[in-house]
Amino acid sequence: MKDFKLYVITGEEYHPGSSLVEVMEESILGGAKIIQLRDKKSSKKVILEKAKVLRELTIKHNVTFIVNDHIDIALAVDADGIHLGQDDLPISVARKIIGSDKIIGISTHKIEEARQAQKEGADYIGAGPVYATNSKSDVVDPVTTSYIREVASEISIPFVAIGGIKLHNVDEVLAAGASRICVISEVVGSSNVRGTSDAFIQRITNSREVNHEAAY
Ligand code: TZP
Ligand code: MG
Repeated sequence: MKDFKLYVITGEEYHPGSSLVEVMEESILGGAKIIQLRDKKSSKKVILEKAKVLRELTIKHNVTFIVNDHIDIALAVDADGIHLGQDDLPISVARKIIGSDKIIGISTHKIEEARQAQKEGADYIGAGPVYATNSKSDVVDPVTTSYIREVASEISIPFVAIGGIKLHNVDEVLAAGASRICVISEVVGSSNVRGTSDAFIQRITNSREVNHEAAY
């Protein structure tokens, strides 16, 4: 998969009054290179409509588009990939359905899950929640930056740090070894979505330079 610094997931509850496409476009203009449609509440029919709109938007901006949970919707709109949770279809089954060209990402909360994901052929993993978050209802205790350190030192596939990451704590996450950040509320709930995305990009870019990781 193409490299990226900032991955933004939808969270419509954080921007009442602004449309999904408007907010996600602003995040892209601020530098997000992956967008994920995550909607735990709507019907499949409604999620499909949102997926169509975001597919068009991401094609327009040459940005990667991932669908959370719904492999059938990912296929229907020809998304770039799917994001799975630990209780979703196994990676091997998802791979059979979606094919070898597509991206499969999976959320992990401990190093055993990260190792397993890598072994099973995930293209990237999510590592989190680093901090407490209101954006995820199935409560998982924060994994803290020590999990980020573990993943950074052991796992070779790309990983995104996720969960409660804000501009005020992102430097800590980057210092723990993350070089890709995934965010919902801090970006989509911002009164300046583009500016907040851009601020994340600056922090990530600076951290990569400091760590001499120019070859991403
Ligand atoms: N998976 C782990 S934490 C999380 C997800 C989907 C929520 C991240 O949202 P926020 O608002 O950036 O904490
Ligand atoms: Mg899921």
